[in-house]
Amino acid sequence: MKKKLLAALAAGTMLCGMLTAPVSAAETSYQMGDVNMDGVVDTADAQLVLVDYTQLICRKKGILTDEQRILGNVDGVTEFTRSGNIEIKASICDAQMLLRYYVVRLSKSDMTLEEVVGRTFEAEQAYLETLERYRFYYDEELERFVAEERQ
Ligand SMILES: [Ca+2]
Repeated sequence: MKKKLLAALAAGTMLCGMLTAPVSAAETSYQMGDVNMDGVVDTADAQLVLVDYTQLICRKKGILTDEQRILGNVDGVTEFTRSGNIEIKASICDAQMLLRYYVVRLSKSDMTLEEVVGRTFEAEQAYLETLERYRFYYDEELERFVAEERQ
């Protein structure tokens, strides 16, 4: 199920807007997209955004702090529930962009998050090429999605 979710998100075509500035907490500055604040933007960040988003739309508390939601809001778009009571900063679109960024950087480590979110031609090409070069699966031990180059 998780693999299907990843594939659906990675293959989706949602439109996203612009990135916002990095967030500072105390004296530490975090990179946009680094939701778990471990210094890397990868599938773990996308997973956190998805879990938080799912809980929020189910009217649960969510698992992210406000700061983490700002870091996860890579498209800069804020959504509201139908009632308008729940503001969702980091959503499925953001999770998709984080996954795309992870995929693209497997082949093009110099590609920026801005280029991926902006869906530049180069970023889109790199994304499609990387999908063909790698297979993706959920590693139970690491508790995250990982990539393995195809033989
Ligand atoms: Ca991270």
